Amino acid sequence: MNAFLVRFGPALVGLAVVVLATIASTTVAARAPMWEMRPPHGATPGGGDCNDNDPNVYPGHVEIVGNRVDDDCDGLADEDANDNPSGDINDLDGDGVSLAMGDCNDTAGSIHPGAVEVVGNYVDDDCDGLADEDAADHPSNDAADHDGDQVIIAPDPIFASGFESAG
Ligand SMILES: [Ca+2]
Ligand SMILES: [Ca+2]
Ligand SMILES: [Ca+2]
Ligand SMILES: [Ca+2]
Repeated sequence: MNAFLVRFGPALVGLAVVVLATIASTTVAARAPMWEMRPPHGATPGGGDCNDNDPNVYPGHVEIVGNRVDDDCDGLADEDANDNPSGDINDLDGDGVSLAMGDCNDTAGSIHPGAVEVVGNYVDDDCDGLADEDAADHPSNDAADHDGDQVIIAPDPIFASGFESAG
């Protein structure tokens, strides 16, 4: 017995150290990095205006079926009360995309899925529900309310420096 410990004891201790170190490093690597520990996108009310030129368009507005625009900023125009997409296959603005195909504004030919998002025009050009997001789809941090509907473009006050909440 003693001969066994004398011969293999140091090796067993060394093996245990290696195993413990492996477990420790694996545990650290599995932790979520700090930058992922933030509130989910869109969780904070008060922002996310997808058309800051029109006070009748903002998240929470009633979707008006038949006006061919996205009134409630979910990226769909004229969806029904259960959020079923419109089945309208007409293309009234001539951009090649019908409401049924996902056009979120069938009154403006420059606005349709796949359009380039024009940063600074205060509208959602590419029908993803966000206005003025950058080329990497990062949300705008524009904290001004340009149309007076009390809803800013920045979807999250964390991104909106100088955001003044009315409560
Ligand atoms: Ca909508
Ligand atoms: Ca269209
Ligand atoms: Ca957009
Ligand atoms: Ca606004």
